[in-house]
Amino acid sequence: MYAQLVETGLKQVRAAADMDADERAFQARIDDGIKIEPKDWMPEAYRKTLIRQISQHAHSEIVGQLPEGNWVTRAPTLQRKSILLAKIQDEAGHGLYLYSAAETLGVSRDELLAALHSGKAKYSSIFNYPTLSWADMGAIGWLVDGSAIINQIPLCRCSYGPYARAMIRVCKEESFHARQGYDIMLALCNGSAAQKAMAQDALNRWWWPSLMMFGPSDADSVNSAQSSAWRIKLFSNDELRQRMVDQTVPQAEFLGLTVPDPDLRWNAARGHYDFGAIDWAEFHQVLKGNGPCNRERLQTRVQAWDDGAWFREALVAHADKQAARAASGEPQ
Ligand code: FAQ
Repeated sequence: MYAQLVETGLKQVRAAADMDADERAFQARIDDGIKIEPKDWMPEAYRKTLIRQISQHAHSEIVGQLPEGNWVTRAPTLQRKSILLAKIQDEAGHGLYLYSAAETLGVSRDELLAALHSGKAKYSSIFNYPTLSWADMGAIGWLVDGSAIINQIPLCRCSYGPYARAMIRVCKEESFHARQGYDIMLALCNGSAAQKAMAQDALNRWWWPSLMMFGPSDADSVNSAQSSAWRIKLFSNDELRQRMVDQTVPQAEFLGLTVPDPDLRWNAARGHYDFGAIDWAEFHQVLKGNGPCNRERLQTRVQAWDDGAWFREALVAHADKQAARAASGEPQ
């Protein structure tokens, strides 16, 4: 079913003339800013687009735990370790809210996970890069969670009610994540020369992949036009990417770090930073499964799913027993 959902996703905006009365009424509700709820009528393509985006987002949160999980046992202090653990647990929670939001559209969690485990479903490109030093925990919080917030704040106002409401809580938690990341960078940049060099190295490796998180340039973004018409997307990939650069460059300056882009400069006429060309060939390679850690990430997820089989079976057995007790009038 998942493959069918993805393949049939609309790539062009439906013209009003091609819409039937239901679709026109639906579009009018969206245009009036009315939220769409699970039991409301919706075009099949809207439902499929949302399942695609929300499930990819959920998978990203779950797979996104892995790069940081790599550093839990090596956090430099007890306090840093408990903050990192709390952050990783938050990401699991985000995945669960998002899977629940996707389920309201009539797809089961098992189907979504099967699509992830078979490699059919995408998750964010950013989580296919390795975490080589403790400074990467700072760079992920600062740059990756920072980018996630920029992308997700508008989603709090998107047209689908369950997705928009899930995003409100996610964004609050992402703000804590971004601040803890910046705090790690600040500590390293105020530390020894070796610590500052570690922070610079992390920025060098995470900068460009973070810009890629926002997706292909507007000219190449196949889903943007229809998703914007449906108010799933309120800003384009390039608009959000520009916002990330404008917000982050002064933060790098405050840290005394250099953004690894020789073409980066303030453009007073535009009121924005100009920045260099993104290596889209690298982005597409990562999407195809050829990033530095794609295979490892997927393998780890599948292993975790297989290892948890006994626990899922026990939960079902327990639920069945409870149901049988309730049916027989026995005390719970
Ligand atoms: N990686 O036509 P568009 C986080 C795909 S959460 C992989 O522009 P769309 C929290 C795209 O799916 C990070 N694939 O597509 C955290 C499409 O392929 P499809 C995740 C990508 O949907 C922090 C194709 O390229 N956030 O970080 C990527 O309109 C730290 C063409 O692209 C979300 O998912 C990519 N970067 O726009 C967790 C936010 N970009 O599906 C742990 C919600 C594009 O047609 C630690 N999602 N593709 O086969 C969105 O806002 C959108 O889906 C975009 C893509 C903006 C990602």
